[in-house]
Amino acid sequence: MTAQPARPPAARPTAARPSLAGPLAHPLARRWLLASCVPVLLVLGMALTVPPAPTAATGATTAGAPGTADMPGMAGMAGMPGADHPAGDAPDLSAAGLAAERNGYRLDLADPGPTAGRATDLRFTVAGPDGSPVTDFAVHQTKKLHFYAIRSDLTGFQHLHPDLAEDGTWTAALAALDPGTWRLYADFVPNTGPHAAELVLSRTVTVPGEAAPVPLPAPGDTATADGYTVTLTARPTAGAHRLTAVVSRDGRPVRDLQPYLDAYAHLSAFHEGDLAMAHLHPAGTVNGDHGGPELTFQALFPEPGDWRVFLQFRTAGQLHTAALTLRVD
Ligand SMILES: [Cu+2]
Repeated sequence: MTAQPARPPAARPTAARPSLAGPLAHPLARRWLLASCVPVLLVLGMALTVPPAPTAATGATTAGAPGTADMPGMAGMAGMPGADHPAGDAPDLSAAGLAAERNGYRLDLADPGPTAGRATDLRFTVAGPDGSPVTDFAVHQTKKLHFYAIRSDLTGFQHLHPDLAEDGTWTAALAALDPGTWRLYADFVPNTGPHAAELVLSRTVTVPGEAAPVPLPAPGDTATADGYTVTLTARPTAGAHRLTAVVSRDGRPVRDLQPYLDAYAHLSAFHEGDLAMAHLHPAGTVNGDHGGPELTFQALFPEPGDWRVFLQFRTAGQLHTAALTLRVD
């Protein structure tokens, strides 16, 4: 099981990492950019109806209160490829991680679904163009596959690194999920050569039980986690931009960030309503346990709106997750 490793990864030489100054020079990033620039459908009456709360964004990553299951229609989208949309100005949902199938690859969940209140070893496969499970994945950001779970109200974020069996079966050690509709994303690169594209496939699962949407915290530029404060220094617009964050603690700049997934921080973001995903690529190089206070990312938000942003970073061997709501114009 490789859920959020508690130990720091070995520091690694960084000379071979793709340059941050030119993140789009990396073939994967370039392809991802091309694929993601298409505006994403503002989904069909499925937008969450919860109003923003007037509270500051903090690092809350668990869902909570009882109520009714949200967004029941979303489950029907699980296997819907973006190609099903009419041509022309049709947005490509699959480019934002909202399709279960893309470019001949398909995410298949082996289990009936997680049960509320209990950790689950979720098994899944990625079927390749020949229909059989893919067993050969390229390493990106130090892992062969990055797995995310988020509830439809953008709570309950989990970022895992599942284990791969020889037959192509992945096992993700999901922590207990609160009742509700969840979207599960697999982010990977099939190891098919130098031009292989990064893919994000997802499916939804419904965790039975009483659930109520948690209102999305109001947009802001500051998040806290474990005594650390993360401040975003710019408000982005949709498209590709550089995003900068500053980490401080007790008002002082933090300079002892440790490498995590070959970077000093890992950002992921999910769009309110349709749960489009923006996987954000860290910029800069890693050199020992001296990261911070400033962190830069190449951000690509495929559409405007409110995004729940999860910034993960490591100090003293401990992983911290700060979350905030980011308004993207
Ligand atoms: Cu990951």
